[in-house]
Amino acid sequence: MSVGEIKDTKMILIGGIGDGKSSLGNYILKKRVFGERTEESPKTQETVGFNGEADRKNIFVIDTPGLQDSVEVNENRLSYVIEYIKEQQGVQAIVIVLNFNKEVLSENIKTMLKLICNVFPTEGFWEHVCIVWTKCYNYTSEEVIETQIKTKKEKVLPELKKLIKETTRDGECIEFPMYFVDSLPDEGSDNARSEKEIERLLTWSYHLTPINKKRNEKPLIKYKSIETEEKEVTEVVEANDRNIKLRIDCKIREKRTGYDGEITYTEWKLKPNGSYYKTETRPTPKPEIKEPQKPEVNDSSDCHIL
Ligand SMILES: Nc1nc2c(ncn2[C@@H]2O[C@H](COP(=O)(O)OP(=O)(O)OP(=O)(O)O)[C@@H](O)[C@H]2O)c(=O)[nH]1
Ligand SMILES: [Mg+2]
Repeated sequence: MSVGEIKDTKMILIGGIGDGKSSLGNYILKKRVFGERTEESPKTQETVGFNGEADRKNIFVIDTPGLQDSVEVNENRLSYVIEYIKEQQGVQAIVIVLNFNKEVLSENIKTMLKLICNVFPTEGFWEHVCIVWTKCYNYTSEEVIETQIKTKKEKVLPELKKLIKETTRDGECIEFPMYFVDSLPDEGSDNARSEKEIERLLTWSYHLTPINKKRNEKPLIKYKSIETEEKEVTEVVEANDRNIKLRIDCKIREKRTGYDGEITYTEWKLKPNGSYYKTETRPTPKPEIKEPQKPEVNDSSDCHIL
């Protein structure tokens, strides 16, 4: 399919401050509609969406303010973004924008993803999520990119899979597509690789059905975090004069912390392959050492005071 055939695609860009969301949005739309950052302060202050130009006119990109470390600022920003998203119909793709030269999926992005997942409590939510690595400068060699792709997958995918476990609990075999883009190449330089990546991104999102708000009424995410706790339970299964055979069961349970701060626990369950046996030798009893008998002292009768 050529990009010209791509129609009515709606995507939302989320990510950390200055990681290139607005530049990517402009690059996708072939139109400078989102303000890009020029100095250190965060640039994008509000969530806003635009259609593109020419063959991208049916593409609608929503840009969001960058998430920063301060929790207070983020809480306000997050709630605005979430309100905006709630109003949107037909969002197909959630694009996590990450800087190619960093490699972290910050806690803020994770929180944002969880909140968006709550807005769209749809089975298969995570199939609508992809990553665009920006600032993957067009002069970066193929070898470097290949190595980086491997490293980045190893770092980021387990984190996303953990999020799936904490939220929708969909199958964990979801492939999060990744695209590597230079949204602001030096003028006149060849940026064909990035253009191809954007086409791949658009093709992927085009084939997604909109995330349907109405499929499930109840939000799927109840928990802010789920931690696994472990304990060992030891039981004597056999014993004779010399040995004691023990069975050790490794048990696990989940500690679930809700968004309201409430903590609940699941039942302790045996961990898969979590039992093992151990034989311990009984300590040999020490032979009894008899105290030498002290001569009896009769201090009463035969004592005569002269
Ligand atoms: N060369 C190059 N520069 C980029 C790229 N993406 C972003 N930049 C530069 O990085 C800076 C930040 O880019 P923005 O697109 O404003 O980042 P943002 O994530 O929208 O920033 P906030 O809205 O402040 O969160 C700008 O100076 C951009 O020119 C890229 O792919 N290649
Ligand atoms: Mg911006």
